Amino acid sequence: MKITDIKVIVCSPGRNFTTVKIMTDEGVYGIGDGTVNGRELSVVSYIQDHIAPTLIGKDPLRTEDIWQFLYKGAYWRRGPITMAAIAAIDVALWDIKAKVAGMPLYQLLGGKSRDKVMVYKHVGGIDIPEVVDGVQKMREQGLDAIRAQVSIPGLPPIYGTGPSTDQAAGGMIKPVVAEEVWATHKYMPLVPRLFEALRDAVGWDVHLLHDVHHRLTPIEAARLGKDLEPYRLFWLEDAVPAELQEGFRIIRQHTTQPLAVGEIFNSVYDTTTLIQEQLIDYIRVTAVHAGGVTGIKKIFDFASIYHVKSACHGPMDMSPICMGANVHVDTAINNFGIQEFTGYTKETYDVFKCDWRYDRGYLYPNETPGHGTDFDEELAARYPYQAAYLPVARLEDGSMTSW
Ligand code: EZ4
Ligand code: CO
Repeated sequence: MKITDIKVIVCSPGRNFTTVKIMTDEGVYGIGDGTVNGRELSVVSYIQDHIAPTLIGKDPLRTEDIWQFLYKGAYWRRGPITMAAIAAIDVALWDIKAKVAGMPLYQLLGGKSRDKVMVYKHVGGIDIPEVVDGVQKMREQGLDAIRAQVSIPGLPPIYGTGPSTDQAAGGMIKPVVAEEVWATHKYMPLVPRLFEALRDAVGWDVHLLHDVHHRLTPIEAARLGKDLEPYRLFWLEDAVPAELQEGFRIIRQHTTQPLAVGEIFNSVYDTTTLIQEQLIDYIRVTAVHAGGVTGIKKIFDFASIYHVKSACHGPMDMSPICMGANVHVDTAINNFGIQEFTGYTKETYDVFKCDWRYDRGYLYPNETPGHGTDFDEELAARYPYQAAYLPVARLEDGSMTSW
């Protein structure tokens, strides 16, 4: 079996997605996701100009060797663009392999370790009563795990804290770089009040999560973790920027609040201190940003040795292809924790046909061969790329800050 062609298509059915399609001499094809939000076209060039010419004629079933060929062979290792390009190829190759085997992808990863994949969805609001209301509604829709964010009084609503966070990844992305304002001292006392109100309203049966979005320092995160302990969150996400893995030592010394991080990580080397020192509880890498099925399997297997569970990143800027691949990994591995899932717009579901399915708080893999997402190229052509960027964050004095 041989790879005969590799196409890269960017479409924008509500938001931009970078998609790879790999054709073979036997007519079987595979689909992969290479979307890096706000940097979509750089992945196109990486694959089209630099990867595709080197893979034509290769055996598509050699997923591990091709992964190593692209990772070791490029000399320039790691980084989000490289690893998203490798991921797109890798996921498309696993799709081909599973189709050739006539099996759903999870069978090739060890078979089912569970019957269903627990997801969490997002609720945001302008004030605490609005968030409480949103969480109650989501409970009624069957969710057993819910992420709650609230706007900060005195600051305009910002990404991830404002209303309708479900749409945030699409709705708030602008063709210009939006400038947002952040003030830690206004945020810190508010979050425990939010979760106190939530526990009063929805009780203790539901998993509640919160995303700090890399906005604190380690000692601030330690304080927040302590303040949130009475409300027993499922996790505190991205408490600090994590290039400095040692920062988590400080948080860990001070709080029993479970910690999650990793949505912008792209290799196991981003995690070694965090995982080996058991400084985190959930590792949030996702197929598209951490080298595909091959990449995240390596990371989750490493994590399993240190009591760290998986929690694939999954807002709507990962295409349904990445989500489907995640669901198969989630189903197969033993140390699954949770899967983030915001869902997609109707336009996105029209372009990306999904055999895997969502039902009342849980995801289920397809039983059809492959990873279960197909791509309608003709329809995609009707939604051309649209320049769009994530916002940036500044402190009230105008200086740039992490987010
Ligand atoms: O901001 O994927 O947990 N989810 C998140 C996401 C990220 C986006 C950035 O592109 O924090 O919404
Ligand atoms: Co996040």
